[in-house]
Amino acid sequence: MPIIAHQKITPRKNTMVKRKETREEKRISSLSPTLNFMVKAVRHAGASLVRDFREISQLQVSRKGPGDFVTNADLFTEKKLVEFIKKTRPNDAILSEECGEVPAQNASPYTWVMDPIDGTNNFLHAIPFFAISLALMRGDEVIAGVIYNPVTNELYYAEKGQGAFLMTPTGDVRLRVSGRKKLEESMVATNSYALRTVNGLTDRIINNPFCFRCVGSTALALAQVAAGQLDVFFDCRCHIWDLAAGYLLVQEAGGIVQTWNGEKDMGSILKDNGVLATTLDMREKILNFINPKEKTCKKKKKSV
Ligand code: 2AM
Ligand code: CA
Repeated sequence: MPIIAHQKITPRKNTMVKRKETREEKRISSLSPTLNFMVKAVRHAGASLVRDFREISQLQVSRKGPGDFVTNADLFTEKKLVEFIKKTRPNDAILSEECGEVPAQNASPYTWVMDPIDGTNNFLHAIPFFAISLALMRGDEVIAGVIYNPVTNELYYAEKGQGAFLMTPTGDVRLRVSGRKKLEESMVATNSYALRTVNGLTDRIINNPFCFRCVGSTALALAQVAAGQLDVFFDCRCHIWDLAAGYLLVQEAGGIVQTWNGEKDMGSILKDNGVLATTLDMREKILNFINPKEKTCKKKKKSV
């Protein structure tokens, strides 16, 4: 409609009131751009996992059975993560437990390593000890990692050289590995794979002097080592998507991650030489206890 010269135009009031940022959103936007992006990615992907977990808890899973239901939840979470990453970082490679490898384009040196549900069996049994694990690698080096349990809302994050943190409703807490020095006072965890690979280890654990747990999620166990809740986590046959984010978290919290023979690079850890995440004080004590000379570690099927 033409505007008549003398017509007074009063600007319309802007009815779109900008929503105030929540305290949590403010904190996320104060992170580095990389971590900010990663936290948003896992939160985005985790929303549907919470709904799926509730259905499993209430036994409302489809007639096809919980196995299929979990596979679908795994795939759907992965799809959301991949889509989220591809939208902003289309050139980077992706390495995931479910979809395998999406190669880099235009010589990007970055790889996103993800496990959409680490702790699948816990998820399947409605035990809220599972997590999305997301790591960013530049070449062979893990430069950032996030581990997120969407049910408990625990979110652990680390960036190379910047420390490891747990996001909590009242602020972020810097993580430090445990200060305990005595094996008999410590909390030691594994998954069942290690127990199957060292002769006599199960017997020694039954008669052990420390608290022992089989946990079912490598990623969360590593986060708990970083947080000083677990003093030791050891296992065999880790895959890169189980390990990458937690590997950085433990190191940034002052701990060590190595093979049972002492090699600290991730390549060696992934080559079936066992993984050990602990503190400097506890390292020799637990290695003497495990006695890896008795190890009969079998090659894992997936070779990544
Ligand atoms: P997942 O839940 O993603 O399968 C305990 O089972 C831990 O070991 C979990 O972190 C689990 O990852 C991982 N895991 C499952 N199958 C495995 C296998 N064949 N070899 C090594 N780790 C495995
Ligand atoms: Ca896994």
